Amino acid sequence: EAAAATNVALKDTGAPTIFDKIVKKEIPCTSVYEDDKCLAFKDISPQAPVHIVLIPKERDGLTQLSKAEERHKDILGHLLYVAQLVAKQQGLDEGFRIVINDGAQGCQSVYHLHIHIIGGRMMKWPPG
Ligand code: DGP
Repeated sequence: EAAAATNVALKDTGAPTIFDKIVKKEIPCTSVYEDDKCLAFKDISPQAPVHIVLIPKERDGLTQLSKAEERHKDILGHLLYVAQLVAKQQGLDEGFRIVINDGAQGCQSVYHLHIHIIGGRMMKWPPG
């Protein structure tokens, strides 16, 4: 019930997610980059001074990275390219981290593929 209330899932149900609503502008976000294929916006729960979420506008079955199929190669490449554009735009000249959480053990909570772009402080390794 708590998960439903916050629109997070511990596994992929295929149900629409909060990111669909963001793409449709049914709920607001602070957008930092947009093109015809993808959208980047500030994470609601930032883990660093800069924390951006980059998503494909169309999920097209890409609920999580491990569901990728041959047809997704173009959008996956595009997202990775845009991730570094956004990092530059955000002034992350000293470095940054990109993260894709996959599945329950990866701590994925929203089942619409997304890339976290995190920076503005020294990162730790190994990640938690
Ligand atoms: P993950 O745990 O990898 O599935 O990351 C999902 C991220 O999405 C998490 O860091 C919080 C963020 N998030 C969830 N709901 C919203 C929302 O409604 N607005 C914004 N801006 N970010 C959200």
